[in-house]
Amino acid sequence: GKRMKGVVISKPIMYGNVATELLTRKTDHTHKWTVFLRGANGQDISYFIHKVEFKLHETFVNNNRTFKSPPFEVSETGWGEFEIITKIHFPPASGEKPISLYHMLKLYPPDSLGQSWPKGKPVNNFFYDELIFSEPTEEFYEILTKG
Ligand code: SLL
Repeated sequence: GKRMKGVVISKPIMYGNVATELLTRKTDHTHKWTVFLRGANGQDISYFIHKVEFKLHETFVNNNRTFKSPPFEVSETGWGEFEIITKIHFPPASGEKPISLYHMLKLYPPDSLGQSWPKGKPVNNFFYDELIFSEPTEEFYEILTKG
């Protein structure tokens, strides 16, 4: 569709992971973790998102996880840190290309704090960011502004 000259719309998001050490272990898995994409203040983001793909390390079964509705998140257990690619797809009518976010899954506290880290205290590694839509189509503008 027709693009709206000079219009820029930004949507605040939070993405990243939380992890906690498993205190009782049945396997070589040492942590449970959740990687997520959310509205920055918990607001709904699903109305302008078509689907979200999380690409995990290939050591995970079905390492491509796709969600068409919220929550956009994956919870797993594992033993190692790796980079997660989060690919956000927008509605077909938007004409927008998917956006890929690259996130390092963190399980361990920073080295400088490791000695004093209480057992079972979550490690947080998530960030504020913004999705910027420049000159959206009229169709996508309708979607973006109805939220
Ligand atoms: C490392 N390069 O060696 C990284 C890879 C992969 C972590 C980490 C698998 C869990 C499962 C898992 O935790 N992989 O078997 O389901 O540290």
